[in-house]
Amino acid sequence: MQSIAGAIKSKSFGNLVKRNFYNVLDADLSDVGYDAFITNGKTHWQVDGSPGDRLRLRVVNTSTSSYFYLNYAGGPLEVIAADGLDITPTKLDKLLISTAESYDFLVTVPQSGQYEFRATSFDGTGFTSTWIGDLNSTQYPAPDIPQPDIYQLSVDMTNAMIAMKKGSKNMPKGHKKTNTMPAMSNMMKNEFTGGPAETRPGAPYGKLRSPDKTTLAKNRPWREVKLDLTGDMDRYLWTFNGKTLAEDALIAIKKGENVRFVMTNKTMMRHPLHLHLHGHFFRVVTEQGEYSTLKHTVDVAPMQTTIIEFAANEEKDWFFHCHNLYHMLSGMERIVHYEDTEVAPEVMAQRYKAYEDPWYT
Ligand SMILES: [Cu+2]
Repeated sequence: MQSIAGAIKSKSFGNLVKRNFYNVLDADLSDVGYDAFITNGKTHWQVDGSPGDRLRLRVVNTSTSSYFYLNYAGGPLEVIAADGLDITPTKLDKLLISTAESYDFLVTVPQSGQYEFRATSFDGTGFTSTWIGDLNSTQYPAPDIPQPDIYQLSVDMTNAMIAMKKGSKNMPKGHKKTNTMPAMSNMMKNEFTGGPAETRPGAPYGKLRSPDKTTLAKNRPWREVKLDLTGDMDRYLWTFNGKTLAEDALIAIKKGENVRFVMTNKTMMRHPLHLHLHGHFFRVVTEQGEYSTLKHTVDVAPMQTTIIEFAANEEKDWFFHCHNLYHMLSGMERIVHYEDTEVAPEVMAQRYKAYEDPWYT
């Protein structure tokens, strides 16, 4: 929660009044305050190696609910893979990694000294380091990531949320529908909204280019699934289209279809959406067009619409959920279910087990 004194001091008290008038909740950077952040079990982890060696660092965000900015003391990050799949190598000064995502980087062991590869918590509460190079020599720290300006963030996100509320009044309230989609090029132009309502850089998907075309076969029918990401901190209930798994368990798809999820984040925080077991890598539709990158987890920023597409070429049931595990357990999860088969009984049993509602005194 923001302090009133802090809002006055940062000249954003007007925003606080506005938020209350329009019933917009505060912006959230994280759910939980942690005491420390760790890499392979340590706050400071070390990699030895001979000077000049090229190392592949595979960074997997295995946290429960944290996002991190990654950066390196030895220059820009050389990104070579996303979620385990090769991309066209690219250089980025820093990169936001959401929960459950992974990226591979190439780094060179320095001739002298040790360089810091740093992961800074998105909420600015701490970081964890990997030191690369001669362990007993001078340490060269990675550049500090500026602290988030929570008052400016709140102003930006409040305005974006009010604009969204006003704009969505006349929009149809569709849940799921099947239809034939217009040409891909039109979809790309019209539907990728990019820019989250935050002043700090988000996920780098627009810069990630697949080495091969990732477009789906043209002769298959399309199914579009509209998923609004909904929920808030007050009730601590996180949902798709306002419903938990217990209220609406299945997203039905059919083998042989091309499936498109259109996901609009109507909450005041980010959500890392994950299609489980990696049976389906999906393409994240970006300005890279036909070469949009493949992923198994995608960060959807507040007030942003993100489109993913995959070929339905498996069978049975696949778990799709927010990979912030607290959000998942409160209801932001679905079973992506292939039609024409029974839902496995153990899957349905699990569904109710998660929602037992015992009495408390
Ligand atoms: Cu979430």
